[in-house]
Amino acid sequence: MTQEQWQSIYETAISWTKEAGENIRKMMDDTYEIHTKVNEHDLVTDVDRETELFFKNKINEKYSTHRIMGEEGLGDVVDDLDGTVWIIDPIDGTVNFVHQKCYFAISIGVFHEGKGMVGIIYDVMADEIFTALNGEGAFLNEEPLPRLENVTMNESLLSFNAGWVMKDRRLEALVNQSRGIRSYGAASLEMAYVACGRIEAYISFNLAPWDMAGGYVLLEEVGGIATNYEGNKLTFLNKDTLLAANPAIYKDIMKEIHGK
Ligand code: 2AM
Ligand code: CA
Ligand code: CA
Ligand code: CA
Repeated sequence: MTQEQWQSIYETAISWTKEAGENIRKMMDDTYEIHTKVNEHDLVTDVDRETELFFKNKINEKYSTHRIMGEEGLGDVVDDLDGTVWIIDPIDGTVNFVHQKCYFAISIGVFHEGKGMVGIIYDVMADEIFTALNGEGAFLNEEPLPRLENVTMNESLLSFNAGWVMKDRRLEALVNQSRGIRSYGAASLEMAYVACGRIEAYISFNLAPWDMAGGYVLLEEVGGIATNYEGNKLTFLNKDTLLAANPAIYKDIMKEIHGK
């Protein structure tokens, strides 16, 4: 595919995402059903499913050869990244959606032959759309995001769920060395915040491809680093851990955790 064709897919994906966000804002005012998935804290609503269906219908109609990997399973069964694959989380941060009515996002990564080409993360209530097209840079509401600047650990804000400290006490050292910890409860937004410099690193121990795909493309465009917690490349085919960081502190974090 040519860069022009990718530009067109990028623009189309942005316009669908904004439309989907508009639909979510409308559906929020109605009563919708809330179901639990694996456990009582793992929620899904009709709005998650409706939103995934919206993308599935749009993509099938316009790009019939593209495949869809979506959290709610309305797309295809995808076990490789051959061809073009849309990796979609219709609502990232469903607990926030239900409880806080803000701080949730639509997250999309479009991959081609395993390479991240388009990344979109839309904070629906703040109306902030983070977008990236491979080779063309990353943007927040169409304003270009600069490449990430040099920082030190002691002037960095880090983000992870407080519960992870119980799972890995080595994180305590990071708490002490950094300027502070934040936690937003939506992985895609936390990756977008690393990409725009609101925080310097985000760590999670249990993420799915759709939580990370959009953010990965954004980070690549601003010089950020995203690997799993062991420092290995993300595959976007399985659940994994994540360390997404400003390159200046990525090494410091790896050293603190793994001693190398
Ligand atoms: P979700 O809201 O789409 O489920 C919350 O800390 C973050 O982790 C959110 O991005 C949330 O996405 C994700 N998350 C929650 N439960 C998860 C699970 N069991 N596996 C992977 N990611 C999960
Ligand atoms: Ca979920
Ligand atoms: Ca998610
Ligand atoms: Ca979700």
